[in-house]
Amino acid sequence: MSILRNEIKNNLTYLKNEIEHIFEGGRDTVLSEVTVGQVYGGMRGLTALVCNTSYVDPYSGLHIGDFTVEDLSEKYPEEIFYLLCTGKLPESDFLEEFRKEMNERSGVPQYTWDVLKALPEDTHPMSMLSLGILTMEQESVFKRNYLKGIPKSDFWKYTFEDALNVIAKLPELAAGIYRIRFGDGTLIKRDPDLDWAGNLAMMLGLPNSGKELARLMRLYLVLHCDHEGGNVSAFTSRVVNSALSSLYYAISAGLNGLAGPLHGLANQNCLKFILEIRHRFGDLVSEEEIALYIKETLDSGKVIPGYGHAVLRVTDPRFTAFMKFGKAYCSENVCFQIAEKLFKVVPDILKTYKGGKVASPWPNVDAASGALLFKYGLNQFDFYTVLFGVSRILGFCAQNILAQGLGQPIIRPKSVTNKWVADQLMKN
Ligand code: FAM
Repeated sequence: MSILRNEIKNNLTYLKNEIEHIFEGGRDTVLSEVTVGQVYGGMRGLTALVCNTSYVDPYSGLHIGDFTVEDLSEKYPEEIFYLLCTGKLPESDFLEEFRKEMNERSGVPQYTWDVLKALPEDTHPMSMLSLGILTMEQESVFKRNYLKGIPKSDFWKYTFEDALNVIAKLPELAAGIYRIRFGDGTLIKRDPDLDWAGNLAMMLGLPNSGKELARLMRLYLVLHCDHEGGNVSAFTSRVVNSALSSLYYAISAGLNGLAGPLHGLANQNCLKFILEIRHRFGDLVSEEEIALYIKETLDSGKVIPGYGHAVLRVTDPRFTAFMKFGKAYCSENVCFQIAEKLFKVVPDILKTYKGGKVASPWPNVDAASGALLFKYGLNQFDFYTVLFGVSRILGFCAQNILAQGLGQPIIRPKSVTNKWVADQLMKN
């Protein structure tokens, strides 16, 4: 991994120079003002963070380096990890080098399996993923070296080591969780010749596993990898790591945020929603029937899963990439067809719902992915967020490696009381 390590170093030098320049231009320049509404409204729209791995444009979606989702949807997740860390795509021999590195670092410890197998049968797979990573925390190379005393400038190098060690174990860990929770508990051995996503697809042991599932898994793990710094999971992971808690703690914490229904859990709810529609109206459900179901759902005070976004104001390009895959490989599949019909019906209803209050009536990344996984026999919805998590860990790792390399301090925004806010209003 010397090429990747060197390229991260180069990227850090580049970013440090940029920051120096920015500081020379005016450290006290005001970037954003905060209103009372924002303070009480989840800090929406408040520019208060820097994240150099990726950014989300409300109208063109996710950008990683200079690339859009459309540019990247044929890539391997390993290449995206390189891109997140360095701002560049790797040379063609990187995939082979990464595969070998993963082989050397793979191997989930037996004690992790013992803990996971001891959990109650109805434990959510996201709890298992988060806990599985936490069990390995004492293996943190960063923690061991920090206790010995290392210069701050080297923190990122050990965090990078931790990242590679975790990433290498993820396919086995995630597939093992699937097999403990939904299979007979036997674990399938990884194939040293397969790529990262291909191995995960294979180790699930699904009846339909083959090249198409591996391809879908690659796309899935590419599309969920990062979404700038302010989303719940990435921000949580960064906050935890900013206290110099190891990457294991930071990843586990980020996953706990991802497990929420307004964030990563939405993807399992999307398929549930599609199956409810199918159950009620049958395979040939019409757009009119779907519209009726949407209105009933909204009237009962529930949200439409897979629609809306805190930042995006257009159809999520990641949704478009999944739809492209679906049209190519799953056009005959009923669940995919329902996802297509929802796309035709939902935005127009959400546009006028609550007097136009829904900021984005468009589909997000989750609206179609479950239908595709379902087609390949992944019919355990509870597992979908684990796949999201496996992918998003690439982003957590890259964000924390870069933040460490830039010497970013502990994160500590100021909070105030109602009384303090009321006093400010009185003063104005
Ligand atoms: N269905 C019904 N109402 C919705 C809605 C939807 N899909 N999306 C937004 N709204 C409502 C929202 O509940 C809020 O109403 P109240 O003020 O009465 O509470 C109003 O519209 C304004 O919300 P917003 O500003 O448009 O959205 P937020 O930024 O507050 O929330 C989401 C963004 C994603 C949490 C929200 O759109 C939602 O709950 N969507 C459904 C769940 C979902 O798909 N989550 C996945 C998010 C995805 F990107 C991810 O992390 N995987």
